[in-house]
Amino acid sequence: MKKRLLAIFILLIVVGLTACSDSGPEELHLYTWSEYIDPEIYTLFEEETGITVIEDIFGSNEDLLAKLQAGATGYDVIVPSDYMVDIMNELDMLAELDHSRLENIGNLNPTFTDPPFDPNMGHCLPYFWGTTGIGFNWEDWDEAPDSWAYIFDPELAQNFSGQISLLDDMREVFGAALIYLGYSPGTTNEAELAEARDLVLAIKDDVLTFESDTYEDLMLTSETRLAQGWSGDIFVAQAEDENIDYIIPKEGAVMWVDNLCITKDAAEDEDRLDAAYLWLDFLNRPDINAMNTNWVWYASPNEAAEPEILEEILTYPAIYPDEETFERLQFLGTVGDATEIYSRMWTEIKTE
Ligand code: N2P
Repeated sequence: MKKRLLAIFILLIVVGLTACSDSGPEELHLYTWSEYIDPEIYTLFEEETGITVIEDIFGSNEDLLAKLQAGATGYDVIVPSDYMVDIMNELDMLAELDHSRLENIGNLNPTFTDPPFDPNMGHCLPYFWGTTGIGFNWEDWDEAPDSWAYIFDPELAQNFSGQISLLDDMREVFGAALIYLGYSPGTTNEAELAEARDLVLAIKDDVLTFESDTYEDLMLTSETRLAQGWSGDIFVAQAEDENIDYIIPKEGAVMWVDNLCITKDAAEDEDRLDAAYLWLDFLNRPDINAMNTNWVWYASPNEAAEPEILEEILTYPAIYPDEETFERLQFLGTVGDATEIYSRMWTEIKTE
């Protein structure tokens, strides 16, 4: 009798252990920008794969990098922009992508499949792309504010003193100021950067806040009337208040491509890696990609999703800019050692 009990006990342990080792991934940790996915997609993914996506939010590429460099190891998939992919590749922080595990990779538009910051998508897939311009409220304007001067010229900024928000993002704020001054948004020239810093300092008293996650809500409550912001965020606010609109200023603006990348850390664990590949591929299924695009209102690099993307998104010039506008857009680009100058001057802006 005792023997039989022992046998059953051993059997139970063996079955239990096998079940555990075969159970596959249960969670995926995603580190991304705020409101950058239709939350319904988490539910659909879980229904299909049994994997729960746990989302954590960062506000800028620099915050993302700092968090990982400080030793955060739990993140499986991260969403850095173009220049940050370059930096992270240089630092060997991203897993190499095995394209054969990504059935839907062929859905991507060839314009995006060999980016200079990640040749032949060696480490990342493009997620969304967009521009950084000005959000405004038509109640205040007869003609759209088509210049960065409305924010950076101290006399004009006076008109909305205390009602302006800038992104809490070093490269974006310098990028806009540099473009307004006629310089490259990726300059490494200290004198040009000092000029840009002084420009921001001169209007700092008119700025209510440096904010990247909830600035569109501040527009909805009218706490701000002008916002440096990312196209899609402002269009999402527009869905709630039709007076809110977005413009790419005449001096030009920053354009960016955000990317889905698997961390080196996740690649060391088979379960985590499996989950990451499933996630990347799920987001590129045409129906899921279209659903996501119709929620975030950014431009999708997924060509196969287009038939299901809302016509109003596909034909919206501030989302898919025309050729003339396109010529005024610039990537931030990497700045190498000059990052130190940016950081120092950014601290001066924030603390002065
Ligand atoms: C989404 C933010 C877009 C990120 N809320 C811009 N790189």
